[in-house]
Amino acid sequence: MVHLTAGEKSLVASTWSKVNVDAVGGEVLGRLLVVYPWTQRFFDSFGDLSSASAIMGNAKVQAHGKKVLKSFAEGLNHLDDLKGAFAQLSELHCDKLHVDPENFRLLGNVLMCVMARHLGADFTPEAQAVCQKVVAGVATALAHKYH
Ligand code: HEG
Repeated sequence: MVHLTAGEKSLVASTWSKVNVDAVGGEVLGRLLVVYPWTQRFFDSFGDLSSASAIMGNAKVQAHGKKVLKSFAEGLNHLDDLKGAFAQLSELHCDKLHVDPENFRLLGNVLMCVMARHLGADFTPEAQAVCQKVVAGVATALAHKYH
């Protein structure tokens, strides 16, 4: 459960409004696969993941990253009920995809790095602190239905 004040919520919204979700999604998933190569095991149908440049240029990685980040962005509309918002996806990742929930935390860390790179000085310490709470909250929500 993430508890955010009204001011923190509006900081999340204003920070996120500066993020180009389509452009950033592929970069986040690509960097996850490069920096934490064991995460590649879930994407063996995606073709060539043999080097950093192959991964970053892989169209399936780009497309899936966009899908993941759009879903993350949709969750931001439900900051008071992230568990409800991600319940179905949590079941899917657990029961069908068998994704270790630790990976949700890793993805959140990579998202923070990519946001820092894209937003520069707009990613103020206050914005970083509240976005860190949100990525952690989403990771917890996605892990919630694991059993
Ligand atoms: Mg997941 C599918 C969202 C992290 C591995 N992921 C999906 C789908 C969504 C989604 C919306 C499509 C579901 C569908 O087809 O109905 N994923 C999502 C979010 C986050 C996340 C919001 C974290 C913020 N996913 C994640 C991580 C991994 C992973 C960290 C593995 C390291 N996701 C994964 C796989 C699939 C999805 C293997 C199926 C891909 C495919 O073959 O189409």
